[in-house]
Amino acid sequence: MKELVTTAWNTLAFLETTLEHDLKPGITYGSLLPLDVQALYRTVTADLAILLSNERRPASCPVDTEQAIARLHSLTRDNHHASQLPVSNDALLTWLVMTADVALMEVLVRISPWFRDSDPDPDNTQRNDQELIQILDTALITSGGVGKRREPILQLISALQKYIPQQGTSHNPRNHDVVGPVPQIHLLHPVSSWSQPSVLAFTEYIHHSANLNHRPQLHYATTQPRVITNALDHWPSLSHRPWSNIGYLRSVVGHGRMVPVEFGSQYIDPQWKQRLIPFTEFVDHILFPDSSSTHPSNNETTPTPMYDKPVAYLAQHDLFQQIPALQADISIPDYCYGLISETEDTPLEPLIHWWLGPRGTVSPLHYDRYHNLLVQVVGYKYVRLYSPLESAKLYPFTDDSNLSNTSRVDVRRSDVGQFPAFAQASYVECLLKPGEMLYIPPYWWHYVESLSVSCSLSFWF
Ligand SMILES: O=C(O)CCC(=O)C(=O)O
Repeated sequence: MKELVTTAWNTLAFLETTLEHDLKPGITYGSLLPLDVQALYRTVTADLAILLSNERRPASCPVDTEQAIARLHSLTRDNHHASQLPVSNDALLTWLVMTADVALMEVLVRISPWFRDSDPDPDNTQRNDQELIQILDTALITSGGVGKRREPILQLISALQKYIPQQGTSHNPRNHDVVGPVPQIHLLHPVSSWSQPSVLAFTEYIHHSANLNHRPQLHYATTQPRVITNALDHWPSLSHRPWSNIGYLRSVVGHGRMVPVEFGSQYIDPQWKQRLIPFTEFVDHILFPDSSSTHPSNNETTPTPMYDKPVAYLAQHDLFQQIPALQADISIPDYCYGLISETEDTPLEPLIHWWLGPRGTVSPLHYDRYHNLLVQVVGYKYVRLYSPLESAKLYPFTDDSNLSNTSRVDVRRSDVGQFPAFAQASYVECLLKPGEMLYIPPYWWHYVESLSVSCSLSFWF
């Protein structure tokens, strides 16, 4: 309880600085800021100080904190369109700040009675605890932890997780060997491998193969992708803290955490949608549906209709932002730092994404504008790549569809009648194995299919 109390007070102290630091008067944000936001913040923080200190509200106190929070909630909901604004826009920042703050306020209000009850009902608290972590995770994912909010959100989640120890989670017996044997596939045009190149050799390879006289899309058109081997032997996630041991992953993630999951066979499907679900459900129902359909305590088979059909994929997500402890299990490849920043698009630090899913996930043929090291940590993936010089044969979606970097061709089942030139396009391909990484040059088209349970990380630089 002590840690939770201290964390709650620290969170309140943080919220009290918001008006000074983040919500500056004068920013026009629909009708939001000029009206009552400042007053609502003051109301909530003042009342929270009373609630947390376990004091009685003065009889004359007119405050209804829940109502004030509900009003802040509805302001963010009504102004949801701000979330679509360009990143530099003040209104977007304000919206993100408020989204995170309202979640923090709501959680503080809801835990404050625990500090008063000498013996809170454990079942009730357990249920609340899950819900509260869900509120905080949703806010973290939506707001990206804007304006230093990541730390307070993570600290509150951690204090909640410690306060209510994990109970009654279904266990997964398949802690080891979650992947199975190496898939046997015949590669017609294999990508060349490169064993442990030095950073200098790798950087020179990229520089010397570039042709900067062309438009950016073609700078690296003749730079061949490479599979780099033997360069990750020091990663704990591949050895003594193995991510292939799902029990280990679950223990680091801890209970109650939510993750964004894509449902649908691939993102160009009309049925495709994204939802936040608990990480434990993702593991039990999606990564290992067989082992979870039997309830450990009574051997009853429980139907899992929600996850039955569509392939689901925890894709392109910065899970390290939510679970920083996992970052100690990897190290960012030095190869990402060899290049001198080329354009204003080049990120200062590599952009890291997780790709975690069962066998059968598909990322349709598409390109990105970054250099990419796609690292395979668990399981196997088939990757096929086409140079930007082949673009005319790949039938991209039209420019105005937001999918102009994506091909309309289903690589594994291409329709020759509809896409006749596709069969003429030259490509290279590889089977990516644990401990290997694939260098994908900018604007190279890539199609990725998992052949087993799989976890990869991409580093865009
Ligand atoms: O692993 C995948 O499914 C896709 C990876 C990808 O598209 C990328 O790293 O850019």
